[in-house]
Formats: sequence, C-alpha cells, structure tokens
Amino acid sequence: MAISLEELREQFYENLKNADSSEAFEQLRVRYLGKKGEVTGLLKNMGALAADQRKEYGQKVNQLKNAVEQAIADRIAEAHAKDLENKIALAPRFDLTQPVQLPEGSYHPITLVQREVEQIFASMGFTIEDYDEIVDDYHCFEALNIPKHHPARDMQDTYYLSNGQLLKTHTSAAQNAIMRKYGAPLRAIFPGRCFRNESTDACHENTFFQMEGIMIDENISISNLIYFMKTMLSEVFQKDIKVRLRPGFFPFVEPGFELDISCLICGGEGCPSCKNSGWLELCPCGMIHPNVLKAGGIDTEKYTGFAFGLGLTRLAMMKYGVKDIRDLNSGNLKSLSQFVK
Ligand code: FA5
Repeated sequence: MAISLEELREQFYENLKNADSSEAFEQLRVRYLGKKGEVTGLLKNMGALAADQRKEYGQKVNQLKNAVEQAIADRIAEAHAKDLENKIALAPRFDLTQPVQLPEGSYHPITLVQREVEQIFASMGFTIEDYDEIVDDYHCFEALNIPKHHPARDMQDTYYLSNGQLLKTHTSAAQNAIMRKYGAPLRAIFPGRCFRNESTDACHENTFFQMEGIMIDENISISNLIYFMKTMLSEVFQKDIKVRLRPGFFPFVEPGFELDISCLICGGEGCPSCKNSGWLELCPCGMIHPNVLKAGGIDTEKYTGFAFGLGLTRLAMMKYGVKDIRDLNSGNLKSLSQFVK
C-alpha cells in the first residue's frame, strides 16, 4: 500500500535527524524531492481520491514539499555554522597586543640616503624639486651647451623613444626648466632616476640615481661650491673622509671639477667597487657656464652660480658598504632588509 502523506512526513524528519553530513543531506534531497522522489510520488495517490478531495490533497503535498526543502536548507545552514565554529575553535590564537612577528619592511638604501641629503640641503635654504624621467633632447643636451654631434654626447648614450624623446641621462636635464621656473637668485636640489645605455659593473648601472644642485646668486664663486660640498659630505658620513678635487670637463660648467672620495669599501687600496683606483667619482661640479644661464633666462651680468651632480646610488654604496652597485637594483630583500630604519 502506498505510504500516506503523514507517514512520509514523519519518516522524513526521522531520517533528517540522523543525517550529519552534506552528502547525507544531498541524498535526502534526492530521495524526497527528486523527480522520482517520494514527495513527488505522493501525487500518484491523487488518482484514488474523489475529485473534491484532490485540490486539498495537492495543496498538502506542496506544503510538505516546501517544508522538506526548508528543513534540509536549515540543517545545511546549521552544519555550516557548526563547521565554522569548529574551525574558529581550532584556529591558532593571535594576541593582538603582542609585537608583530613578521619581518618589517624597510626603506631602500637610496631612499634613506636621498632623504638625508635632502634634509642637509633644505637646512641650508635649498628647495627640493621633482622632474620628469622622460625628457627631450633640448633639456638633456642642447640647453646644457651640448649641441647635436658634440663629442660629450658619446659619454651619455641613452634609450630613445620613437617620438624623439629620451630617458634622461643626468639630473642636469632639469636645470633649464628650474631656472626658467624660479629665476635668480635660486637654490635648489633635484634628485632623480637616470638612465644610460652602457655595460654594468660593480660601480656602474644602466639605471641609477643622481641629485643635482644649483645655486645662483650675486658673487657666487668656487669657494661657495667647495663649502657646500664639504658640508654635505661631512654631514652624510659623520666622519673625516678623504676627498680630491681635480679638473673635469662638462660643457655646462666652466671651470668644471671631478670630486672623488677615497673608496670606503677598500680604504683606498683598490677593489672592484672603485675599479681598483682607490677613488670613486662621486660628485662632479663646477661654475655654471654662461650659455646655460642665458638659456635659463638668467642675467649673466648680474648672476653667477655653481652646479653639482651627486651620484646618489654610489653615495648609498659608500655609506652602507655595498660592494656591488647592482645589488641595489636587485630587489633582493635579504640584502636590502639590512637597512631597516
Ligand atoms: C654628470 O652626469 C653631470 N651631469 C654631473 C654634473 C652636474 C657636472 C653639474 C657638473 C655640474 P657624470 O656622468 O660624471 O656627470 O655623472 C655624475 C655622477 O653620477 C658620477 O660621478 C657617478 O657618481 C654617477 N654615475 C654616473 N654614471 C653612473 C652609472 N652608470 N652608474 C652609477 N652611477 C653613475
């Protein structure tokens, strides 16, 4: 004999009580609500009923179907909630009041040294300027007294864009724009990333940082230049370091100098970091050439000025004892994390 609606209801709830896994719930769903399921099967009983009882019976079957659906959904939700509770109970406990156990991030050594030099110059009245990495030929070369086909361009090959722009080879590329923006008198530093198409070694990278500085005013002379260079180096290193100044040629300064420091990696003995010379070229400088001042709109009858181009990446090498400049661009967290501050 076919099972009655009430019997089926009781049987379902009994089975649901015993079900305790998602597989068991799914089996119940198929058994009672599937196409050939038992609740659907109740409809077969309709044929035996009088016409006036069929409507009521159909409604009861539908109610049972909804109740079965709801009961299974409730048990699944209950089981999920229990699961979650168990997971939470078993999860490791974190004491939020304890210090963090994970390794801390750190600033890049170049950022550290850049900020230090910025502070030193800011305290001496220099403003800190930002400038583009993609520039045009005029700003990188021509405004700096380096016309097309000048041999000085050979020293600074770079990467060109198809529209004729280029990645700046030195921070001097910003000189003209900054002179035009502020006029004289002027004290400014402008750090930035530079690019050169050249082979790399322990002290040369194709991507490195410089910090340019210019000071333009009445009666600025080489003594002012030497004073600022000495102050900067003694503040950065906080100890006496051997420095040498020798003539250097840059078309945008006259006279021009190379400022080298005794290599702090080998103590001046000679090593790969200084190309075995014992000295590291760090901060070329000089008195700004009148053609450059004129291109920047500065009155050369009234004003003179000095400029320097500090090798920030090399400064970071010397300050932190990094033997190979390429380590600084390596992204190697093991070596960079030594400089946590
Ligand atoms: C220049 O770039 C001039 N613009 C500097 C200057 C500015 C001179 C103002 C006079 C007045 P130089 O090519 O020598 O010069 O580079 C300057 C410094 O940048 C170098 O002394 C060195 O410290 C650093 N440098 C140059 N090329 C590289 C490189 N490939 N990798 C790492 N550092 C570099």
